[in-house]
Formats: sequence, structure tokens, C-alpha cells
Amino acid sequence: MTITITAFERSPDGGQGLARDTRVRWALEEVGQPYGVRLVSFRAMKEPAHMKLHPFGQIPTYEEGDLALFETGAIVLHIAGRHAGLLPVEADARARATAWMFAALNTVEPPIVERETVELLESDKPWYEERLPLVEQRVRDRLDQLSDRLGDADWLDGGFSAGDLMMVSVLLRSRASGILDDYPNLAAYVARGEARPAYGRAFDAQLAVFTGQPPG
Ligand SMILES: N[C@@H](CCC(=O)N[C@@H](CS)C(=O)NCC(=O)O)C(=O)O
Repeated sequence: MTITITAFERSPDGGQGLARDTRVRWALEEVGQPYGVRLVSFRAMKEPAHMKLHPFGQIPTYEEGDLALFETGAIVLHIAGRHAGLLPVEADARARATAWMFAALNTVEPPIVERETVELLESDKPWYEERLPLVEQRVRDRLDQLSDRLGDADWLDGGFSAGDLMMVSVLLRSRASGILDDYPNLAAYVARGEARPAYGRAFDAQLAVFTGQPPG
């Protein structure tokens, strides 16, 4: 069955892998599933045809036959459930890997996105100077805990899983702030994720949208 995802026609990060379609591309590359991409403009994302697929007018979406999905957690979980390679077979290990997916999206990503939002949208506000360190501390609190848990392991729970795919994707969003550099084991963990050939293919494909050049 053909898989089609949506992605930004012009990603605000210049195709540096931060738009969330990268996670979906990465998951599809890990399990060896080909996919097509429909590019959408910011205007088209808020028009009825796209809103029918995504109630919040965002990317990415995922279509496969009659199935249409939104939310990267649901999409990656769906891919990981259908194809071998992203979730352990053993039931308890599978449940733990799934827990790490949720931890990435519900516990680690929110403070990272909150900090980004303050930096991008509130820098001209009178509260900015006071607020930024507060939200930055919330990111550090989570990274302290995650760093302690990861220790010197390669991945969060045994072998690489969808939990790591999601956690690495989320941590990548904090790299531009410089915060990740203060956590050498997390920076190395992210680098291990980026070194995976599947990640490289996903990154190149997303960058190619921006540059207009075929993936190298
Ligand atoms: N929780 C959603 C977040 C989706 C999201 O924020 N997408 C961004 C791109 S990375 C977007 O479409 N932003 C444009 C907008 O919200 O108008 C997910 O994980 O899929």
C-alpha cells in the first residue's frame, strides 16, 4: 500500500531536520518502507483539504490506503507496530520502548518547545529576560534526569527502538540553544542516532526539499 506523508514546502529551519516529518521519514527508513511526500505551504495547511487530514492544520500527516493519521507519536507507533525493526518482540520490552516514546513527547519535548517559543516569539516582551532562564531551567531539569538514566548506555532500554528515535528527535530541537553540549552523554546519544544510515537518508530527503537538489 502506498504511503504518503506531508511536509513543509519551505521548512522554517532550512531543512535541518527539525520539522517533525523527519521523525516519520526516519521511522519509515528504519523499517525499509518507501513513501511519497506531499509538500504543503503554510496557507494550504490551514485549508479544508488539509484540515480534514489534520484537525490542527499541521504537518506531518500520514496516509496509507483508507488510513489517515496525524501526530508523530501515533504515526511512528503505527509504523513500528506494522513493521519489524523499531520495537522489541518481547512484550515487556515493547511496552518499555513505547513508554520512552511517550516520555519523549509528553515529558521532554514540552519544556524544549516552550523554551523555543519564548526565544522565538517573546524576545520583544518586557518579561523576556526574566522568563527565558526560568524555562531554560525546566529543560535542564529534564535533561539532568534523562542524562542520569541513560548513563553510559548506547540506548535507553537495550537496543535501538522507536523510543530512541523519538527521544533523539526531540533532543535535536534543543541543540541550537547550546544546552545539549552541557550533557556529553546525551550529545553522544544524539550523535549515535544521527549516525544511523536511516536517519541520514531521512535528513537528506528533507534537506533536498529545501535546496531543490536530489538527496546526495
Ligand atoms: N504534536 C504534533 C506537533 C506537530 C507540529 O507542531 N508540527 C509543526 C511542524 S514541526 C507545524 O505544522 N507547525 C505549523 C503550525 O502549527 O501552523 C506532532 O508531534 O505531530
